[in-house]
Order: sequence, then C-alpha cells, then structure tokens
Amino acid sequence: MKRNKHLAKLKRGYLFPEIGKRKREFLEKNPDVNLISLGIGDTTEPIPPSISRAMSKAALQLGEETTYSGYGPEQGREDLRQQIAAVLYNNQVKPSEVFVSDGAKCDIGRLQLLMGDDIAVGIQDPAYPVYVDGTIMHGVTSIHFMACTPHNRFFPDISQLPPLEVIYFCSPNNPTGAVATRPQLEELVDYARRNKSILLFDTAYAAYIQDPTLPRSIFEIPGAREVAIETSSFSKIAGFTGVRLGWTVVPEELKYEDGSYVKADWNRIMTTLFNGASNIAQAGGLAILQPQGQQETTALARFYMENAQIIKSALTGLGLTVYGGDNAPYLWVDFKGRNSWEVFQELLEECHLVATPGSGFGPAGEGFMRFSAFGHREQVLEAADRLKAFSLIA
Ligand code: PGU
Repeated sequence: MKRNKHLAKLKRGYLFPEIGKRKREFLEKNPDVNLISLGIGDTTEPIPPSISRAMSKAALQLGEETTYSGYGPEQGREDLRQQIAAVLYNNQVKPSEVFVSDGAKCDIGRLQLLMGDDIAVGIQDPAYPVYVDGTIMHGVTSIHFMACTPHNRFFPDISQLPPLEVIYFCSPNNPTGAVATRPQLEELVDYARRNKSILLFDTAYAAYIQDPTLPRSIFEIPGAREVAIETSSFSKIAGFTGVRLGWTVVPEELKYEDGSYVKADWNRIMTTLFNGASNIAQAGGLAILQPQGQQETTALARFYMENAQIIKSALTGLGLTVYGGDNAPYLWVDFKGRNSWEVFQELLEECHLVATPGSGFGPAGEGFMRFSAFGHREQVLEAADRLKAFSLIA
C-alpha cells in the first residue's frame, strides 16, 4: 500500500505523547521522584455525584431487558440536543443544528473532511496542535499562521489577513488562556462574511469564563450563523476527558461557495463515519445540563480556577510575566526568550514538574511554557512551593 504522502510532512510525533515519553524516561532513571504534572490539560477531580449517578443508572439499564437500548441516532439523543441548545446556547441555536459526538478532538478531525485540500487555512499561532497537524494530514498546503502574542494582546491583526477560506479560532484559548472580546469576535465575523470564509470555532473551555461580558459562543455575535461552525466538549466541564462527549453546531444557514448547505454534508459525514455517542455518556451529558449538574460543574470550574491563581502567584513571584488563568484553565508564561524544551527539561529535573513547552503549539510559542490548572489541590500547592524555590530565573 502506498502511504498517505501528507503524513510524511508532519514534523514530529504528536506533542502530548512526546511529553509522556520524556516523562517516562525521566522516571525510569529516577524512580523515587514524586513527579507533578501540570502538562496535558487533563481533568483530575472526580465527576460530580449527580452526573456519575446518572451514568451508573444508564449502565444498569443496559443490563435489563425492558430498558436495554442499542445504537441511538448518529446525531445524538433528541433530549440532549434540546438541552444543549437551551442551556448552553439560550436557544440561539436549534436542536437540529447540534450534533452530539465523542469529543471535540474527534469532531475537529471529521470537520476537515468538509474542506477541499486546495484551500487557504488560517490558524492561530500558538494553537492546539490538532488544527495544524490535522490540516496537514488532510493535504492542505496553504496554512497561514496568525500570530497571537502579547504584542497584539493575543488577537491577530485582521486587516493584515490574506483571503482565507477556513479560520480555526479557539476562545478561551489553548494554550494562551486569552479570551476574545465581543468587539474582536465581531471583527472576525465581519472578515469571514466579507471573504466568504468559514470559522471553525472551538469553545472547549467556555465553562471557565468568569467575566460575564466575554462571549462564550461565536453565535452570540450577530451574523455568525452564516459563517461559523462551533465545536465544543463536556471534557473540561465535568471531568469527561475519559468518558468522551462533545458536540458541534452547524447552523442551517451556513453555505459553501457553490450555495449548497454545509449542514447536509456534516450530517452525511456523521451518519457515515460515526455511530452516535455512547448512551451512558449521553445520560451523563443530560445530567450535566440539569440545575444540580450545573451547580456541581460550576463549583468544579471554580476549583480549577483557584488552582490557576495558586500557580500564577508562584510564577509571578519569580518575576515572570504570566498570561491567562483568569477565564481559562491555562497559564501562559513568558520565560524571557529561553528555549521552551530546555525550560521543560529544567523544570522536570530541578522541580520534578511537568509543564508543556510553548513551541509545541507553534513557532510563536517559543520562549513560553503552558501550565495547566488541572490537579489535586495538595499537588498544586506542592508544585507552587517547588516553583518558589526554582533557581532558573534568579
Ligand atoms: N479543543 C481544545 C482547544 C483542546 O485543548 C482540547 C484538549 C480538545 C479540544 C479536546 O477535547 P475532547 O472533547 O476531549 O476531545 N486539549 C488538551 C488535551 C490534549 C489533546 O491532545 O487533546 C491539552 O492539553 O491541550
């Protein structure tokens, strides 16, 4: 068999397995070390009780003749689609536009099937690596990196953008923790309308927005329905990283340049390549959207945001400039131009801490490190103590 030639264009292994490898190598040589990971953005706290109970119940129902169910609709349970539209979008989207899935990462991979390979794609730099790697695997060669750095307050200069057919945009942002404001998103939507581009908007961290003036969805922006697809996830809301449940909203109005409807193709892709999200996971999703689930998950987000503040104050105490952490569970830390893999290694060896090298998210991430706020409290406090004693920057 001939290899997909685009796979050879990928620069290295996927970022997080690479970090896992370095972590394992270090532990093999230093087996007694108590390593603390603030690396991969993986939730650590248990799934709240009303949600785990709903999933246990759903699992037991599968063991009973009268309540067993097999394949469900590929697009997700109708009641879950309704609840997502009502609770998370204030009915600004229709249930029929919500496609429930096994997670945002999986949807991002499938969304790339909507695109031709002869298109120009804009991606924030730094960005969640799946956007770039997935686009390359798909055979797209024209990738425009939109630098998002402290110099432009993590928002690209839209007036300088070439015509782009697709723009990936993530807010709250992984890795910088920046959240785009309403005027910024209005500018982005306006660009997409003028250029007939499609925005692929990732809101996996929307539940972490604390400032009520910041938009939680692109569909809060007038005109976005004609230009945007939104992908999101229950992973970070409720500790569902291992349960696997997300969704994508494709508005009815959204069209390709030839006038045909994107939603029809998305439905075709999902019904062909996906067989519906796990029924147990969907029962959990419904519980998240009940008032009790909402209370429990809000408390969970608050807990991780307190972690963010603990790590932030340890890092600022070292004289480092720290971005993010106020409306997103990531801290983006300026290590003053130092090579990020070198800093990674020093943090590993001297503090026994794992953080993610900024350069793993794109060239503009060089010199930065991402610290995740996911962690048990005692580990986060211990990590903060170790950082305070860190001599690198002195
Ligand atoms: N979108 C963004 C922006 C993310 O950061 C992540 C996870 C996802 C989607 C994945 O959502 P799922 O619904 O769970 O599929 N990013 C984490 C985990 C690493 C990874 O490879 O997904 C991170 O540390 O960046």
